[in-house]
Amino acid sequence: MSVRAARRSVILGASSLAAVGLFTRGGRSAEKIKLRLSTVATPTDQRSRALEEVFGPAVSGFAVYEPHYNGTLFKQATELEAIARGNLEMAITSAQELATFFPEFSVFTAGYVHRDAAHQVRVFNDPLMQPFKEKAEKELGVKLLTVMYLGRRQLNLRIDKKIRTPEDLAGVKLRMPPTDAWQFLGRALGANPVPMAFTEVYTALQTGAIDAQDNPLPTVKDSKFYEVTKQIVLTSHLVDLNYLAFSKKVWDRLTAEQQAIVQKAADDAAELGRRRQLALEAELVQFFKDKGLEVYEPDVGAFRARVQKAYLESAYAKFWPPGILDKINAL
Ligand code: KDO
Repeated sequence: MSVRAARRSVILGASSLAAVGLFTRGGRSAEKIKLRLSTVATPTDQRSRALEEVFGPAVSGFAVYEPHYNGTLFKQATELEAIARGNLEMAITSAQELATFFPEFSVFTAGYVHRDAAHQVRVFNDPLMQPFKEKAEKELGVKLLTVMYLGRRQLNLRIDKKIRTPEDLAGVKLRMPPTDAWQFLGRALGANPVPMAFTEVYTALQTGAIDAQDNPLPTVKDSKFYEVTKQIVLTSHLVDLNYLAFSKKVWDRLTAEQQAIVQKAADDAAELGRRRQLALEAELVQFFKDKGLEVYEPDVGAFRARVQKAYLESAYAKFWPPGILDKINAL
Protein backbone atom coordinates (compact mmCIF):
# COMPACT_ATOMS: atom_id res chain seq x y z
CA MET A 1 0.00 0.00 0.00
CA SER A 2 1.44 3.46 -0.91
CA VAL A 3 2.33 5.92 1.87
CA ARG A 4 -0.57 8.18 0.74
CA ALA A 5 -3.08 5.30 0.82
CA ALA A 6 -1.75 4.20 4.21
CA ARG A 7 -2.20 7.75 5.58
CA ARG A 8 -5.71 7.91 4.09
CA SER A 9 -6.68 4.65 5.76
CA VAL A 10 -5.26 5.95 9.09
CA ILE A 11 -7.26 9.20 8.73
CA LEU A 12 -10.40 7.28 7.72
CA GLY A 13 -9.84 4.93 10.60
CA ALA A 14 -9.45 7.83 13.02
CA SER A 15 -12.52 9.63 11.65
CA SER A 16 -14.65 6.53 11.94
CA LEU A 17 -13.44 6.10 15.53
CA ALA A 18 -14.38 9.75 16.13
CA ALA A 19 -17.74 9.02 14.52
CA VAL A 20 -18.28 6.21 16.98
CA GLY A 21 -17.28 8.69 19.69
CA LEU A 22 -20.17 10.93 18.52
CA PHE A 23 -22.63 8.31 19.64
CA THR A 24 -21.15 7.77 23.09
CA ARG A 25 -21.71 10.03 26.05
CA GLY A 26 -18.62 12.21 26.67
CA GLY A 27 -16.59 10.13 24.19
CA ARG A 28 -16.43 7.11 26.52
CA SER A 29 -17.07 3.92 24.55
CA ALA A 30 -20.56 3.15 25.86
CA GLU A 31 -21.88 -0.40 25.42
CA LYS A 32 -23.56 -0.88 22.00
CA ILE A 33 -27.33 -1.25 22.29
CA LYS A 34 -28.46 -4.82 21.56
CA LEU A 35 -31.40 -4.92 19.14
CA ARG A 36 -32.84 -8.44 19.21
CA LEU A 37 -35.48 -9.07 16.55
CA SER A 38 -37.89 -12.00 16.96
CA THR A 39 -39.82 -13.35 13.97
CA VAL A 40 -41.35 -16.63 12.79
CA ALA A 41 -40.00 -15.77 9.35
CA THR A 42 -37.07 -17.73 7.92
CA PRO A 43 -33.61 -16.19 7.40
CA THR A 44 -34.10 -16.43 3.61
CA ASP A 45 -37.40 -14.49 3.59
CA GLN A 46 -37.01 -11.16 1.76
CA ARG A 47 -37.92 -9.14 4.84
CA SER A 48 -35.29 -10.96 6.91
CA ARG A 49 -32.62 -10.61 4.22
CA ALA A 50 -33.24 -6.89 3.70
CA LEU A 51 -33.02 -6.21 7.45
CA GLU A 52 -29.67 -8.03 7.64
CA GLU A 53 -28.29 -6.36 4.51
CA VAL A 54 -29.47 -2.82 5.25
CA PHE A 55 -30.71 -2.30 8.82
CA GLY A 56 -27.91 -4.10 10.69
CA PRO A 57 -24.99 -2.31 9.00
CA ALA A 58 -26.72 1.10 9.14
CA VAL A 59 -27.10 1.03 12.95
CA SER A 60 -23.78 -0.75 13.66
CA GLY A 61 -22.13 2.46 14.91
CA PHE A 62 -24.13 2.32 18.13
CA ALA A 63 -26.18 -0.89 18.08
CA VAL A 64 -25.85 -4.61 17.42
CA TYR A 65 -28.73 -6.00 15.32
CA GLU A 66 -29.44 -9.61 16.40
CA PRO A 67 -32.19 -11.37 14.40
CA HIS A 68 -33.82 -14.57 15.73
CA TYR A 69 -35.76 -16.53 13.06
CA ASN A 70 -38.34 -19.34 12.90
CA GLY A 71 -39.88 -18.30 16.21
CA THR A 72 -36.80 -19.53 18.11
CA LEU A 73 -36.78 -16.57 20.55
CA PHE A 74 -40.54 -15.89 20.97
CA LYS A 75 -43.53 -17.86 19.59
CA GLN A 76 -45.71 -16.26 16.91
CA ALA A 77 -48.10 -13.63 18.32
CA THR A 78 -46.20 -13.28 21.64
CA GLU A 79 -43.63 -10.75 20.37
CA LEU A 80 -45.61 -7.57 21.09
CA GLU A 81 -46.10 -8.54 24.73
CA ALA A 82 -42.39 -9.38 24.97
CA ILE A 83 -41.52 -5.87 23.76
CA ALA A 84 -44.10 -4.33 26.15
CA ARG A 85 -42.46 -6.18 29.05
CA GLY A 86 -38.96 -5.05 28.06
CA ASN A 87 -37.85 -8.58 27.07
CA LEU A 88 -37.43 -7.84 23.36
CA GLU A 89 -36.40 -4.83 21.27
CA MET A 90 -37.79 -5.56 17.74
CA ALA A 91 -40.32 -7.76 15.96
CA ILE A 92 -42.00 -8.22 12.61
CA THR A 93 -45.57 -7.77 13.76
CA SER A 94 -48.95 -7.54 12.04
CA ALA A 95 -52.18 -5.55 12.18
CA GLN A 96 -53.87 -8.84 13.17
CA GLU A 97 -51.64 -9.14 16.25
CA LEU A 98 -52.09 -5.46 17.12
CA ALA A 99 -55.86 -5.93 16.77
CA THR A 100 -55.78 -8.33 19.75
CA PHE A 101 -54.79 -5.28 21.85
CA PHE A 102 -56.53 -2.53 19.88
CA PRO A 103 -59.55 -3.78 17.82
CA GLU A 104 -59.49 -0.71 15.56
CA PHE A 105 -56.31 -2.12 13.92
CA SER A 106 -58.60 -4.73 12.32
CA VAL A 107 -59.42 -2.23 9.55
CA PHE A 108 -55.92 -2.98 8.19
CA THR A 109 -56.60 -6.73 8.31
CA ALA A 110 -59.80 -6.62 6.25
CA GLY A 111 -59.67 -8.59 3.01
CA TYR A 112 -59.57 -6.62 -0.24
CA VAL A 113 -58.92 -3.23 1.43
CA HIS A 114 -55.24 -2.56 0.64
CA ARG A 115 -54.90 -2.49 -3.16
CA ASP A 116 -51.14 -3.03 -3.58
CA ALA A 117 -47.70 -2.44 -2.00
CA ALA A 118 -47.59 1.27 -2.88
CA HIS A 119 -51.07 1.75 -1.41
CA GLN A 120 -49.86 0.16 1.85
CA VAL A 121 -47.03 2.72 2.07
CA ARG A 122 -49.38 5.66 1.42
CA VAL A 123 -51.76 4.42 4.11
CA PHE A 124 -48.97 3.87 6.67
CA ASN A 125 -47.52 7.37 6.07
CA ASP A 126 -50.91 9.15 5.99
CA PRO A 127 -52.09 11.24 8.98
CA LEU A 128 -54.95 8.73 9.41
CA MET A 129 -52.32 6.33 10.81
CA GLN A 130 -51.19 8.73 13.57
CA PRO A 131 -53.78 7.77 16.24
CA PHE A 132 -53.00 4.07 15.65
CA LYS A 133 -49.25 4.63 16.01
CA GLU A 134 -49.70 6.78 19.12
CA LYS A 135 -51.91 4.20 20.80
CA ALA A 136 -49.38 1.40 20.20
CA GLU A 137 -46.61 3.62 21.61
CA LYS A 138 -48.51 4.90 24.64
CA GLU A 139 -50.32 1.72 25.68
CA LEU A 140 -47.97 -1.02 24.51
CA GLY A 141 -44.58 0.72 24.40
CA VAL A 142 -44.26 -0.33 20.74
CA LYS A 143 -43.18 2.08 18.02
CA LEU A 144 -44.28 1.03 14.50
CA LEU A 145 -41.21 2.09 12.50
CA THR A 146 -42.22 1.17 8.96
CA VAL A 147 -44.56 -0.97 6.86
CA MET A 148 -43.19 -4.09 5.13
CA TYR A 149 -44.75 -5.78 2.11
CA LEU A 150 -45.56 -9.44 2.69
CA GLY A 151 -47.52 -9.94 -0.52
CA ARG A 152 -50.88 -10.94 -1.89
CA ARG A 153 -52.20 -13.90 0.11
CA GLN A 154 -53.40 -16.84 -2.01
CA LEU A 155 -55.05 -20.15 -1.12
CA ASN A 156 -52.64 -23.11 -1.20
CA LEU A 157 -54.25 -26.56 -0.92
CA ARG A 158 -52.95 -30.14 -0.56
CA ILE A 159 -56.34 -31.44 -1.82
CA ASP A 160 -57.24 -31.22 -5.49
CA LYS A 161 -60.85 -30.04 -5.08
CA LYS A 162 -61.53 -27.26 -7.63
CA ILE A 163 -62.09 -23.94 -5.81
CA ARG A 164 -64.15 -21.45 -7.83
CA THR A 165 -66.26 -19.65 -5.20
CA PRO A 166 -66.33 -19.36 -1.38
CA GLU A 167 -68.98 -22.11 -1.34
CA ASP A 168 -66.32 -24.54 -2.62
CA LEU A 169 -64.33 -23.92 0.59
CA ALA A 170 -67.14 -25.27 2.82
CA GLY A 171 -65.60 -27.80 5.22
CA VAL A 172 -62.05 -27.21 3.96
CA LYS A 173 -59.66 -27.12 6.97
CA LEU A 174 -57.78 -23.90 6.18
CA ARG A 175 -54.91 -23.15 8.55
CA MET A 176 -54.85 -19.49 9.51
CA PRO A 177 -52.37 -17.75 11.87
CA PRO A 178 -53.32 -18.02 15.55
CA THR A 179 -55.01 -14.64 16.24
CA ASP A 180 -58.76 -13.95 16.09
CA ALA A 181 -58.60 -11.51 13.16
CA TRP A 182 -56.97 -14.25 11.07
CA GLN A 183 -59.60 -16.80 12.08
CA PHE A 184 -62.26 -14.29 11.03
CA LEU A 185 -60.67 -13.96 7.58
CA GLY A 186 -60.64 -17.74 7.19
CA ARG A 187 -64.39 -17.87 7.93
CA ALA A 188 -65.08 -14.87 5.66
CA LEU A 189 -63.44 -16.82 2.82
CA GLY A 190 -65.94 -19.65 3.43
CA ALA A 191 -63.51 -22.17 4.97
CA ASN A 192 -63.20 -23.91 8.32
CA PRO A 193 -60.25 -21.98 9.87
CA VAL A 194 -57.69 -23.90 11.96
CA PRO A 195 -55.43 -21.77 14.24
CA MET A 196 -51.79 -22.83 13.91
CA ALA A 197 -48.38 -21.18 14.19
CA PHE A 198 -46.50 -20.55 10.94
CA THR A 199 -43.65 -22.87 11.98
CA GLU A 200 -46.01 -25.90 12.11
CA VAL A 201 -47.63 -25.43 8.70
CA TYR A 202 -45.27 -27.50 6.52
CA THR A 203 -45.65 -30.64 8.68
CA ALA A 204 -49.41 -30.15 8.99
CA LEU A 205 -49.73 -30.04 5.19
CA GLN A 206 -47.44 -33.05 4.85
CA THR A 207 -49.44 -35.18 7.33
CA GLY A 208 -52.88 -33.97 6.19
CA ALA A 209 -53.70 -32.39 9.57
CA ILE A 210 -54.91 -29.45 7.49
CA ASP A 211 -56.23 -29.25 3.91
CA ALA A 212 -54.80 -25.83 3.09
CA GLN A 213 -52.93 -22.71 4.13
CA ASP A 214 -52.86 -19.16 2.80
CA ASN A 215 -49.76 -17.05 2.15
CA PRO A 216 -48.21 -14.97 -0.62
CA LEU A 217 -46.38 -16.81 -3.42
CA PRO A 218 -42.87 -15.89 -2.16
CA THR A 219 -43.70 -17.52 1.19
CA VAL A 220 -45.00 -20.68 -0.54
CA LYS A 221 -41.61 -20.91 -2.27
CA ASP A 222 -39.39 -19.86 0.66
CA SER A 223 -41.05 -22.30 3.07
CA LYS A 224 -41.32 -24.99 0.36
CA PHE A 225 -45.09 -25.44 0.89
CA TYR A 226 -45.28 -26.34 -2.84
CA GLU A 227 -43.57 -29.64 -1.98
CA VAL A 228 -46.62 -30.74 0.05
CA THR A 229 -49.49 -29.07 -1.82
CA LYS A 230 -51.20 -29.57 -5.19
CA GLN A 231 -52.75 -26.23 -6.10
CA ILE A 232 -52.71 -22.46 -5.65
CA VAL A 233 -55.96 -20.52 -6.07
CA LEU A 234 -55.23 -16.85 -6.86
CA THR A 235 -57.80 -15.20 -4.60
CA SER A 236 -55.42 -12.32 -3.63
CA HIS A 237 -57.79 -12.02 -0.66
CA LEU A 238 -55.42 -9.86 1.39
CA VAL A 239 -52.59 -7.63 0.17
CA ASP A 240 -50.72 -8.42 3.35
CA LEU A 241 -48.30 -6.30 5.33
CA ASN A 242 -46.19 -6.40 8.46
CA TYR A 243 -44.98 -3.57 10.67
CA LEU A 244 -41.42 -3.36 11.97
CA ALA A 245 -42.08 -3.02 15.72
CA PHE A 246 -39.44 -1.27 17.87
CA SER A 247 -39.31 -0.86 21.65
CA LYS A 248 -40.41 2.70 22.55
CA LYS A 249 -38.28 2.49 25.72
CA VAL A 250 -35.15 1.82 23.63
CA TRP A 251 -36.20 4.48 21.09
CA ASP A 252 -36.49 7.13 23.80
CA ARG A 253 -32.92 6.37 24.98
CA LEU A 254 -31.46 7.07 21.50
CA THR A 255 -30.03 10.46 20.54
CA ALA A 256 -31.80 12.38 17.78
CA GLU A 257 -29.08 11.34 15.32
CA GLN A 258 -29.47 7.67 16.29
CA GLN A 259 -33.27 7.87 15.94
CA ALA A 260 -32.89 9.34 12.44
CA ILE A 261 -30.48 6.55 11.49
CA VAL A 262 -32.81 3.84 12.84
CA GLN A 263 -35.83 5.33 11.04
CA LYS A 264 -34.00 5.61 7.69
CA ALA A 265 -32.51 2.13 8.04
CA ALA A 266 -35.97 0.67 8.69
CA ASP A 267 -37.51 2.45 5.69
CA ASP A 268 -34.62 1.48 3.40
CA ALA A 269 -34.77 -2.17 4.47
CA ALA A 270 -38.56 -2.27 3.99
CA GLU A 271 -38.21 -0.72 0.51
CA LEU A 272 -35.52 -3.25 -0.54
CA GLY A 273 -37.61 -6.16 0.76
CA ARG A 274 -40.73 -4.80 -0.97
CA ARG A 275 -38.97 -4.53 -4.34
CA ARG A 276 -37.61 -8.09 -4.09
CA GLN A 277 -40.96 -9.53 -2.92
CA LEU A 278 -42.80 -7.86 -5.85
CA ALA A 279 -40.25 -9.21 -8.32
CA LEU A 280 -40.73 -12.72 -6.91
CA GLU A 281 -44.52 -12.47 -7.10
CA ALA A 282 -44.24 -11.62 -10.80
CA GLU A 283 -42.27 -14.78 -11.65
CA LEU A 284 -43.50 -17.48 -9.24
CA VAL A 285 -46.74 -18.57 -10.98
CA GLN A 286 -44.63 -20.18 -13.72
CA PHE A 287 -42.27 -21.67 -11.12
CA PHE A 288 -45.14 -23.46 -9.36
CA LYS A 289 -46.65 -24.65 -12.67
CA ASP A 290 -43.23 -26.07 -13.57
CA LYS A 291 -43.30 -27.90 -10.21
CA GLY A 292 -46.58 -29.53 -11.27
CA LEU A 293 -49.04 -27.48 -9.20
CA GLU A 294 -52.38 -26.31 -10.60
CA VAL A 295 -52.39 -22.48 -10.43
CA TYR A 296 -55.54 -20.64 -11.45
CA GLU A 297 -57.85 -17.69 -10.79
CA PRO A 298 -61.18 -18.40 -9.07
CA ASP A 299 -64.23 -16.15 -9.29
CA VAL A 300 -62.40 -13.31 -7.46
CA GLY A 301 -65.55 -11.15 -7.56
CA ALA A 302 -67.45 -13.75 -5.57
CA PHE A 303 -64.65 -13.90 -2.94
CA ARG A 304 -64.39 -10.10 -2.76
CA ALA A 305 -68.17 -9.69 -2.32
CA ARG A 306 -68.40 -12.28 0.45
CA VAL A 307 -65.29 -11.09 2.33
CA GLN A 308 -66.20 -7.39 2.18
CA LYS A 309 -69.76 -8.13 3.34
CA ALA A 310 -68.45 -10.23 6.24
CA TYR A 311 -66.17 -7.42 7.44
CA LEU A 312 -68.74 -4.62 7.07
CA GLU A 313 -71.26 -6.65 9.11
CA SER A 314 -68.65 -7.73 11.66
CA ALA A 315 -68.17 -6.61 15.27
CA TYR A 316 -64.72 -5.39 14.08
CA ALA A 317 -66.25 -2.67 11.89
CA LYS A 318 -67.82 -1.03 14.97
CA PHE A 319 -64.30 -0.18 16.21
CA TRP A 320 -63.19 1.46 12.95
CA PRO A 321 -62.87 5.27 13.15
CA PRO A 322 -65.79 6.82 11.18
CA GLY A 323 -64.92 7.39 7.52
CA ILE A 324 -61.58 5.56 7.67
CA LEU A 325 -62.45 3.15 4.83
CA ASP A 326 -63.26 6.11 2.56
CA LYS A 327 -59.92 7.74 3.53
CA ILE A 328 -58.02 4.51 2.82
CA ASN A 329 -59.82 4.00 -0.51
CA ALA A 330 -59.10 7.62 -1.50
CA LEU A 331 -55.31 7.19 -1.03
C1 KDO B 1 -48.51 -16.60 8.69
O1 KDO B 1 -48.36 -17.03 9.85
O2 KDO B 1 -49.13 -17.18 7.75
C2 KDO B 1 -47.87 -15.25 8.39
O3 KDO B 1 -47.93 -14.97 7.00
C3 KDO B 1 -48.58 -14.14 9.16
C4 KDO B 1 -47.81 -12.84 9.00
O4 KDO B 1 -48.37 -11.79 9.78
C5 KDO B 1 -46.37 -13.03 9.43
O5 KDO B 1 -46.34 -13.36 10.82
C6 KDO B 1 -45.75 -14.18 8.62
O6 KDO B 1 -46.51 -15.37 8.79
C7 KDO B 1 -44.34 -14.48 9.08
O7 KDO B 1 -43.54 -13.31 9.00
C8 KDO B 1 -43.73 -15.61 8.22
O8 KDO B 1 -43.69 -15.22 6.88
